[in-house]
Amino acid sequence: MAFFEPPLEKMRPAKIEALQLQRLKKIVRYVATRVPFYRKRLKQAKVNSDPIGKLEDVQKLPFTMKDDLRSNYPYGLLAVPIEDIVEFHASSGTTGKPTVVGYNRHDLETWTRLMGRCYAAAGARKGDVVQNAYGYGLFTGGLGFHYGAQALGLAVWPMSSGNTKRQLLFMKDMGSTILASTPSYALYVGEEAKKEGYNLEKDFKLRLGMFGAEPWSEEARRKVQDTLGIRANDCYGLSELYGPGVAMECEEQHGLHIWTDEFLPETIDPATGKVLEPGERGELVFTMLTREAMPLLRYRTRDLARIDMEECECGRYHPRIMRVTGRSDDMLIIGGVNVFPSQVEHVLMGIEGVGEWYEIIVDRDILDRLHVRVEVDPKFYGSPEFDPQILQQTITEELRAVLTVFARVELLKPGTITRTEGKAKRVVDLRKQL
Ligand code: DLL
Repeated sequence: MAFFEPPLEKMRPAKIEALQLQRLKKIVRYVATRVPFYRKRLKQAKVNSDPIGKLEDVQKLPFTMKDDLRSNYPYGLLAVPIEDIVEFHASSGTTGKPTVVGYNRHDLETWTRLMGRCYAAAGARKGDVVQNAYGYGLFTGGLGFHYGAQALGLAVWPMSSGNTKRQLLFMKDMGSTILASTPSYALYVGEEAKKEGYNLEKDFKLRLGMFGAEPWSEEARRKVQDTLGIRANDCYGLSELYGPGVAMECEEQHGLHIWTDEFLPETIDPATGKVLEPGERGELVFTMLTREAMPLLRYRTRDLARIDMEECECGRYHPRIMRVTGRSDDMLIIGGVNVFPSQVEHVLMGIEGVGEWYEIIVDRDILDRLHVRVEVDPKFYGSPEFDPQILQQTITEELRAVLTVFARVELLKPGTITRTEGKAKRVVDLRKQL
């Protein structure tokens, strides 16, 4: 059961590429005949007169952006009539209008299979009990992890996010072995378990976490693993590309395998759109190879990562995303210096005595100001070694060394920062409101 679809998961690179090419040719013809938006774009790109001959020809295709989904709101990008749709999801955008995605029966089956592969790759086995604490509803996390668990024949508790006391009660009484949630919620669950007097080792059977939907660092992984006493694996995806399940970490925990028989990946320079060499860090771009209801060509995710092409110990040749470290539109420019929230997390999580919860606030007086509010580790807080001045100074110095800008550091009592049940909101840019 380490593989859900062994022939597809163990496929050699040359075979994957042959399949990708065959599918790419087909999907380009498909969208050109069915989606007016793509018909026009492909015509502009002269793909009719010079069709796809080899895999690199994907670079001739136009990019699709989130804005294209907005301007075709709500149903403009559907390639099938509404009567063929069996499910919709939507994610909230910054402009108020939701981003709508639709699935026909075939798409739902594909998504389910891919999620089945994710569970198997992470080490889920028959007999596991999944506590699914991703939000059920318009968000794709809940149903994606639900379908995948069932595909593998696992029992799933459709908890949805929130009500942490009840989550803990179920986790103990129902003997959940797998927790599916955002990593920040998993940390919160661990924290609350201790507060409520549970003995994490004795009371729970939890052994594996399927965490994603937000960026998290290697240091954060260690904290989740230590707090909950489990193996924590990373899962990546986005609503536009079905939802979770575009890529998943296997038991090696060394990068997330992209299911490349379904998604053709590229990395580009986010500023110029230039395609980068394999292995270079840039923005991830995916072409959906078999989606029927809403296929997207060269979808620009805004997510930044590096793709590793090396073979993995687990027996899968599907290339790996070496962790999504942030988004190109997440980048803060502070006094002209580029600062990524992931750099701040990396520094904080590496310092002893720093808790898991922090907030980055940026505002502007005359100049830009960076303010990092961070909780002290509860274990450290009451201990004799805790010296707030030294801790504050260490954080300030280390942040300055890495970011090259000064950050005003504020230490907070454990429990001060509001916990979230879904994706954590760690950055507040007050300059945007000025
Ligand atoms: O977050 C789908 C999902 C649900 C993935 C559950 C994994 C687990 P959206 O709400 O559309 O969909 O948000 C997608 O979240 O473009 C990334 O910026 C971020 N993201 C998702 N997974 C990861 C991850 C879901 N593992 C956006 N690491 C994406 C870093 C992630 N960022």
